[in-house]
Amino acid sequence: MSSLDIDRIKKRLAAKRLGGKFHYFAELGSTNLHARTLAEQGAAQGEFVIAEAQTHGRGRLGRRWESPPGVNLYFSVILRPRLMPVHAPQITLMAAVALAETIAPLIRQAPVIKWPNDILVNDRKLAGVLSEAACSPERIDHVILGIGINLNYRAVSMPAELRQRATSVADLTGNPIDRESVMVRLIHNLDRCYGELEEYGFEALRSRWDKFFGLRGRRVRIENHEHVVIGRALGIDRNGALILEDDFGELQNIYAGDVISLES
Ligand code: BT5
Repeated sequence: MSSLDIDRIKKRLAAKRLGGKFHYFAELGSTNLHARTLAEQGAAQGEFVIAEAQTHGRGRLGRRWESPPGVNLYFSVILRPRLMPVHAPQITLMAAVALAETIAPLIRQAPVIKWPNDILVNDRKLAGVLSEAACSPERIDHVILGIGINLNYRAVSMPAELRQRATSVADLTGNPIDRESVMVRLIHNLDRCYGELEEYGFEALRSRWDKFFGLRGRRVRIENHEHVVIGRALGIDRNGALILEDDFGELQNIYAGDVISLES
């Protein structure tokens, strides 16, 4: 597998907001952590941190993101959105739309968004989003938007516990895929979706998000710290909260949590 050529990626970019600068590493602990340090030192919106491998790739809630060298994409982009802090979770939803729109043309199957941050194909995880915001009470200072997407990661090289739960573009199509082309498309799609979010709010992305939403009508269990809610997922509201009809027929708007589907 050849390494990513950042100059070649830059030459193909026509993004308005994102991609002003790239920090490229053969290996990092976590691109999100490195990007956070850069953001705290004043790095500008749109700067990317990319690594060929991560030794401590991070999922949410302290979970691990498997990040073997040279086969996938692992990157973080620094955003300084003009959004209210309560709307910071919309960055994750925006990224899920950009990811689904990037992946859809690459495979025959339809990618599905599992609220809030997973992209699944055939019920297996192909990509994940970890966005981490630093806010003061009235404004967002920065958001580190981290994305991991499995491209040429074959099931045979996955750890046993992932093999039944994860997939990659190459596993789905049977062919290796050019990582640089996917990176360029993904940056363009993120740039466009982020622009729409900033300018018009989540409402501008909601119908596209809805199109990829995979849990509609399903009975789900949502875990959020020690809180558990069970009900039927109906969709998302205009702000991006998951609308759940609980067993008493009450509608609840859920802003964060882990969703487990109780039926397929
Ligand atoms: C996520 O967490 O899905 C967020 C993943 C974000 C990773 C990117 S890579 C670049 C940037 N820098 C970082 O350090 N992180 C971000 P969560 O929803 O908590 O899912 C984590 C779970 O996904 C794990 O517990 C595994 O079950 C599964 N998993 C781990 N590695 C995977 C992989 N490569 N492909 C598919 N599933 C994976």
